[in-house]
Amino acid sequence: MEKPHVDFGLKLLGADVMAVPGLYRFVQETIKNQVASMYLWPKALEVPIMDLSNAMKKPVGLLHVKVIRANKLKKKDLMGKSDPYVKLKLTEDKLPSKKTKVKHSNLNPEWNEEFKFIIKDPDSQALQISIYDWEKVGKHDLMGMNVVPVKELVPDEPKSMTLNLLKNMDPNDPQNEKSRGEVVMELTYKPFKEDTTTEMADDGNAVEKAPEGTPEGGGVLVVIVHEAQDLEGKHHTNPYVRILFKGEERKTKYIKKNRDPRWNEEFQFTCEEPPINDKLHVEVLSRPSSLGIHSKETLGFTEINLVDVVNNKRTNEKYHLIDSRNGRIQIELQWRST
Ligand SMILES: [Ca+2]
Repeated sequence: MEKPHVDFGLKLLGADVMAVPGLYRFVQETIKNQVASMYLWPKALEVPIMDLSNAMKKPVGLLHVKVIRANKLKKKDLMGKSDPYVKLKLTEDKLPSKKTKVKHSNLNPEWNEEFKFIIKDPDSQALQISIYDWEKVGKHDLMGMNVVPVKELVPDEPKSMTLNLLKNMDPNDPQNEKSRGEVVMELTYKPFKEDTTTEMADDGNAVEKAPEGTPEGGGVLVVIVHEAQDLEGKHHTNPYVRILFKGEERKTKYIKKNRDPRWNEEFQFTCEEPPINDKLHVEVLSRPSSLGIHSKETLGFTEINLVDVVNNKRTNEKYHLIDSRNGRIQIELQWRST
């Protein structure tokens, strides 16, 4: 059956996702494939857009955060004072939160600890700051919190701020009038500056330099998922690739009924240091067709040591997939250092 041509309208929450490169085509392909497999016009279709649009975003800058001190915190413990620590989390980020050390029995603690966060969308991302009272046993009490949107910071200008600690971010909650103390911080947002100079890799192919502002000694790991061959699912072969690097996950789009799919999709990871001791986990999965009774299947995986790409700047190889009869995947890696 000929795939129908599909035009569509989108109802979306929030951001202008159609500005994301390639998204319009992706949505149209997804809808076409799903509709074609149903042979009838659906009332509503769920297309996993938000997840994808986030995954497709590239790092654009670094947020430097210095947690200096807190003042006038409240006593939470029966014995002693409070044992405060600060938890920092970036919104729309899958990475675990970062924490300062615990200052035992101290209502005016001084930390002077520094943290860095990779920013992908300075217009919508914000830093959440929460102070907790550490407990040896049981739940740590939230002592107060606040939020700083990245867009409130002037690029490259350090901003010192003293933030009142709140119960939550609801301006109408009377609980927020109560004093909980304050936290003193210094924040700097440093956007990467695009630099077009390139470096030569061993094989003579040029590799771009890491954008200015990338952590000193660090760089950007670029992963290009080219194609795979001889994939074989038990019940279905609608392959997509999931890559995992230091807890960060990215996925390609999925390609329907194809044992030799081509993706040519690029992903980037910003690193604070060369990932010489790290591995990239690459897994090929198959997504069942929407009306199918079968579940998701693994078509094979491989683990790539990253020391080679750090030394050679660029590698482009085919890897045999483990847990697959003949499956192979071609992955290009680049290390763009500072
Ligand atoms: Ca405590």
